[in-house]
Amino acid sequence: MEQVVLSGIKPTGQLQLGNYIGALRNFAKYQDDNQVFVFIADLHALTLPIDPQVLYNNTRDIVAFYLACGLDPNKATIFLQSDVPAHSELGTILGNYAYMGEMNRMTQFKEKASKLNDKSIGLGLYTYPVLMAADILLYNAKTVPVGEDQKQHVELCRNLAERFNHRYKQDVFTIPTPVINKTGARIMSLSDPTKKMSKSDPKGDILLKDDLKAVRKKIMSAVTDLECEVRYDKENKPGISNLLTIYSCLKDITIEEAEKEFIGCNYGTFKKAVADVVCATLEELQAKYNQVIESGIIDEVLQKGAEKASKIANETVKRVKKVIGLYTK
Ligand code: AQP
Repeated sequence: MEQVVLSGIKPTGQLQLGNYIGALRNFAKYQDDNQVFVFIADLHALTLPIDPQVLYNNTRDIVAFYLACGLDPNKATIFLQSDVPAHSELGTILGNYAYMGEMNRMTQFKEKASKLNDKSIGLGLYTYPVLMAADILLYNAKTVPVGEDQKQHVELCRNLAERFNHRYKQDVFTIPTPVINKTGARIMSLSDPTKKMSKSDPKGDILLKDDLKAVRKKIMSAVTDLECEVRYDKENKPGISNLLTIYSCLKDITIEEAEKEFIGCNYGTFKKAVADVVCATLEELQAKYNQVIESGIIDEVLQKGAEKASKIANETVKRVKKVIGLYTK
């Protein structure tokens, strides 16, 4: 049955391998049988200070990578969050239904805020999950494919939608479900495998645009352990487990199958195999990315996407306004 599938990425930095494995590469598979909305969450990128030119370049890059990963603008709606003002409007309305207590529990906020001076934590960083709820609810999305770190935000969105529907005694919002892949939902940093690979903190990241020689070097020097056994054990062997996850995801095999391939191998041989598959993936992706950039279709894709997205988003806002008693014709 056709469902509405929605996902987005915020242009806070250069896309990294975790974004690709946990999110990007999964989007295109939905587009043949579902109504797919994929957006660039550029308003979310403002939650931490960012240079305007960097934000602009990151945004265009993400669109190019969406297309490079096989998203077809004739099937999926690809758009910028800031091109559809309904996101901000519904975000403002929903803020009145979110409780401080639940906002205070958001782990991503706590993590990000802990790195800042108390006086420089922006309100936008705190309220970001409410805007994210608006992003999802505007399109009546049922399925929201995300990495593990976004699960809590989608759960907050569910709570807000249920609270709202309950308050007004009607099914105004569709209740979304986060869809998280079993493996690859949390790719870790290569230099500190206890930390998530993250585009706004790119130490130990493999960037999708990285030079392939640099990628190989990063993988060959990835932090591992003092044993010499390629075995999945997240607690005691986080580095090797992370590399096994990357390898199995990109090869489309299970972790157990990957482990079997490397029985009796030393870490050097294993890392070389991981580097080979990562480089082959990135080489293909980068070639497609370059084709997209050269084709000059980005603006056209975004314009068409914004028009399609606005139609549906505006209908939702109108419905919400009516329900809550805001005067609308
Ligand atoms: N390391 C990761 N492993 C698996 N999935 C990941 N995602 C992000 N990092 C990993 C998934 O990528 C999508 C994009 O999410 P986002 O841009 O909204 O922000 P994020 O989750 O906060 O990703 P980053 O890279 O860590 O961004 P910054 O550094 O700006 O916070 C999501 O589906 C996410 O789960």
